[in-house]
Amino acid sequence: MALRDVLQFPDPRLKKISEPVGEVTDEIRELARDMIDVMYDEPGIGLAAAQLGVSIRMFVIDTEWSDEEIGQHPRVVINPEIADREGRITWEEGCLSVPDYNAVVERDATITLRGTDLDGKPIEERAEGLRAVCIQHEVDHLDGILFIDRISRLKRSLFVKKRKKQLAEERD
Ligand code: K1U
Ligand code: ZN
Repeated sequence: MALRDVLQFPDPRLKKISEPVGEVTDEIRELARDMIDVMYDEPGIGLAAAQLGVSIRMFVIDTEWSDEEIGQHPRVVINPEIADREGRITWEEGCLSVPDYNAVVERDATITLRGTDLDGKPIEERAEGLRAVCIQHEVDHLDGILFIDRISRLKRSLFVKKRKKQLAEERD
């Protein structure tokens, strides 16, 4: 199985705003399958199409799969919208497109996610804790926003400096 590459910061394609999905084509179904494979392989608990360089409003999520008793239950969400936000929560986030870096981000604590699945069936999910954090992180990807855009300017510039050094060392 050939896995697609995850785009890495500072790839400019991560800053693009993704387009809504109209008809679900075979190409989109295949992309969704590839996204699920990449998410488990990385490993991660979510992945947005934008991270594979496809600017459409679709993400996959499975926040509990690393618990062996629960197992894998990937959810594909198309044209996600977040409604009914309540409370605030802080969580230490990572990102498959931002290597070797974690930071605490403040987000909405409880949300309602709306969207559709690959069969066009409506999705409505109330989420809290890590699940709510991950959904907001994935929707941010579709709007060209990374979690490092939600930390202090000082922390972000320290990260950018570290990343530039890392990339220069990789080139040498
Ligand atoms: O979108 C992404 O880059 C995936 C990212 C999602 C995320 C993680 C944590 C907080 C918010 C959003 C990841 O999956 S990073 C890897 C990770 O957190 C993880 C991987 C394996 C098991 C458990 C967690
Ligand atoms: Zn991410």
